[in-house]
Amino acid sequence: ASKALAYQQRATIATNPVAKTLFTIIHEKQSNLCVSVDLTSTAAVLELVNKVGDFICMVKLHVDIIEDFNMEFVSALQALSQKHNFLIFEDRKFADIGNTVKYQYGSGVYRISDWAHIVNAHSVPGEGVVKGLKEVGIPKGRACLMIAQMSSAGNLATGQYTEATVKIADDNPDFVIGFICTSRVSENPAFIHMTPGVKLQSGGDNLGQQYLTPEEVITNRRSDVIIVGRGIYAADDPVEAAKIYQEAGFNAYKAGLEQ
Ligand code: 5FU
Repeated sequence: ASKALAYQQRATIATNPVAKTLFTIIHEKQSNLCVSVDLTSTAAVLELVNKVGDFICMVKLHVDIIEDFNMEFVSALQALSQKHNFLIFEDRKFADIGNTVKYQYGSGVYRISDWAHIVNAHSVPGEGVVKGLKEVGIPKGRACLMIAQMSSAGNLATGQYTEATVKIADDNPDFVIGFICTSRVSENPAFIHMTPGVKLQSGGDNLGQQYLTPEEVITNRRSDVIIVGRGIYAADDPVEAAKIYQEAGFNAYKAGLEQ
């Protein structure tokens, strides 16, 4: 089945340039680890990213929690992305009508489309959210993930909602490269599945987050990329933690290939 297809092969069937690059990076760096750098100062973000850059395929940000955001930060982050060969994902979760998300993506203080290789969107507004984002993102060679499922307790992204989200992705393969999800939602190997809520020890936090282990996510739930936040940036030794998650994620992927 699709699980047996290596990341390297999936690069050749990708329908968007960012997806092609991502599959290639994962293969070359032997890392299906995305670090979620949920830190609130530009200095702290850049310091962590520079330390763990060699062990990851992607950095995920919430740029609107950074207190001293500025365009020099963006340039420094882009330089790190070149130096360490990783992609930049802004976890903006667009969720408005097409005409509004167009401006939220391309304009304002953050100008997200200028620097984020990947963004994501909720499907709750319908396909228009993707149509709006596309107008800005396609000319810049960008890509989008649809939020098909969430990791938090009691979330409503289940069942028919998830299925309708996959349909939006199927209908927009030039821009949508896959999903945020807690398990595989599509058998199309061109789509990448990325899963947040990952920690070496399952459990949760006191605000509804629910954690699964890298093995559970990659092996049993057949996702492609693990997204790890506090498991890395809040660890005593973030570099050591990043290495451990990289190895756990990639070993689980390799074991899946041999099945
Ligand atoms: F879409 C989602 C989701 O369903 N769950 C999440 O946890 C996104 N996230 C993000 O992943 C969340 O906003 C954090 O940035 C990150 C998880 O961080 P943690 O520290 O590993 O719990």
